[in-house]
Amino acid sequence: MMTIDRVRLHDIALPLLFPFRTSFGVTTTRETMLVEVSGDGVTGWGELTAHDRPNFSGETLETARHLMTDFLIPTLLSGDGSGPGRWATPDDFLAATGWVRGHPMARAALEGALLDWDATTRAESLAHYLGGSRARVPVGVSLGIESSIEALLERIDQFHDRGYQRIKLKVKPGWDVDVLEAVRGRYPSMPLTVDANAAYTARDMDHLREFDRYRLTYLEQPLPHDDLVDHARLQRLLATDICLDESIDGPAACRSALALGSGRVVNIKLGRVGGHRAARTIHDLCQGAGLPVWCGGMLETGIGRAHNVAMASQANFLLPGDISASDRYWKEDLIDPPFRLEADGTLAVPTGPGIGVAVVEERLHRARTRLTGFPSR
Ligand code: OSB
Ligand code: MG
Repeated sequence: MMTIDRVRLHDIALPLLFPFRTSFGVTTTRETMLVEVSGDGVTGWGELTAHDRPNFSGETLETARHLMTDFLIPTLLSGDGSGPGRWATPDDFLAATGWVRGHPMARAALEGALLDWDATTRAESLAHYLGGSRARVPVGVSLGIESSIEALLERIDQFHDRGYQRIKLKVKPGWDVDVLEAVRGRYPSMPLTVDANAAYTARDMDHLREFDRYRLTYLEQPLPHDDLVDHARLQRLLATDICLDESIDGPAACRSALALGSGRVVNIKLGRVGGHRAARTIHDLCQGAGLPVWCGGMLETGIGRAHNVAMASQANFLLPGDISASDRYWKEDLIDPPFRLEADGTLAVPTGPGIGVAVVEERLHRARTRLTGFPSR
């Protein structure tokens, strides 16, 4: 039995240690929303991965607030008919709101909080609750576009020396082959990947073939988010594996991509696919097809990061995730203990109940720009 009698939305703004630039924009301060659910003396936490602008996907902080405020939270707090806020299981609530089209990030943030609540209630770690088996997850680092190749090389040196298992670079037209030439010159054998965030088009296929020279583990999302057919054409032309990110907005897109041959690797992001349940379905589809998956990142605070680490403890997360340590992003994370990079280039999967990390109230308070409680009285 699940009883949730209060939901709180914490809007936060947390400055990054250094700006993160992609082909679609730059983030200096991460603005997002944390979702806190409580009932029966237990609290669960989730994190929204949407941005302030609809540049990565169509969702924003405000569309998520709308979905939460006007649809998801009222249904959650009204319950299944057996009493206010009462549901047999979190999955019954998810099924009851299954009619909602789209808005995977809004749904994932609330689902995450409910699964943390449920795992905590059962005194079980979220990783174990999800069926994860690993005690440590391999991690890499995603580095943004810099003002010069020299500045990027310095950045790479810094994170290579910390022991990350692979480095991912953001690319876009005009910031690609020359960059790769320089990076491969300095680090001939380091595991390296690139992410275009959909910055190229089908007309760039000849240019993208030049990437084959740099022995990349994969090329992430070169083409538009809704173009699985051209990704399949491109994959046939490339030696390098294509990894899909933006294109996989749920299990159905994953099935289409597998059927078309649109890539050979899948980045699973909790928000983008609509939460832990959808992530598991995609994990299993890829495993069945013999494709490795890895856990993507959206510049999460420690709360979203704890969800990612728990997810990535599942068996087919075979490649290092974009789940870097807290000190890659923040002067001070919102959680205690922070995520630390282990000597073997992994993060330890928390073993305590639920997400296994505690929100530090005073830091949350400092980062918070708005607090909305439900019920509002
Ligand atoms: O495409 O993987 C991406 C961050 C924001 C939006 C999209 C992406 C990213 C990253 C950062 O690459 C990964 C991280 O959280 O470290
Ligand atoms: Mg990506």
